[in-house]
Amino acid sequence: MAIRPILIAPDPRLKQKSTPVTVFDAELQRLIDDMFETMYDAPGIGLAAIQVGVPARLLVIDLAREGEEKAPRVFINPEIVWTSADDLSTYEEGCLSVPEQYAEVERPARVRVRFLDAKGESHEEEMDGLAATCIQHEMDHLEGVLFVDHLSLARRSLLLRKVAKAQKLARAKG
Ligand code: K1U
Ligand code: ZN
Repeated sequence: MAIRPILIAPDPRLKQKSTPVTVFDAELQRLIDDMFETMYDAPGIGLAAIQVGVPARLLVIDLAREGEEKAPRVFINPEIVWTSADDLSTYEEGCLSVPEQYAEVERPARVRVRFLDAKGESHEEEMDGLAATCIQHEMDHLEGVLFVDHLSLARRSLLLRKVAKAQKLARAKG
């Protein structure tokens, strides 16, 4: 297993639409394993494949709290088949590709997701709370959308400028 570098905005690869996974082989399992290792190391509660530079419709999530047993979940080619529509929930989101920036985003409070597991078997699951927020955030990545794209232009520009400044400072420090 390996920790892969996480792409940071405004890397143009984060804006691309990912393509469906069609082959369920050892290479896919290695990518999944690396994504978990990268997410746990960051640390984060979710990660989409494009964040490590792979434009495949694949994401991982682990919502276990500190001290709880790990609860790794893999979602391949996920589709939202139902949302709670006007029943919305607001959460202060962060993103490993927009480091150290947080903002409130409003999304449907509950969603039903159809997805494949690592063996290619199909499942459907209704999610609420942080799970619903997190899967919608990660599925946005598959469409090239970042949480800052849900904000006003002024707020988005401010957060992205802060990221650019921090990255410049980090590079200068070596
Ligand atoms: O970059 C990502 O997509 C991961 C992101 C997921 C997410 C966070 C909050 C709301 C929706 C989606 C993160 O994991 S940011 C880091 C974070 O939230 C966290 C890190 C350590 C412990 C608890 C939370
Ligand atoms: Zn993210």
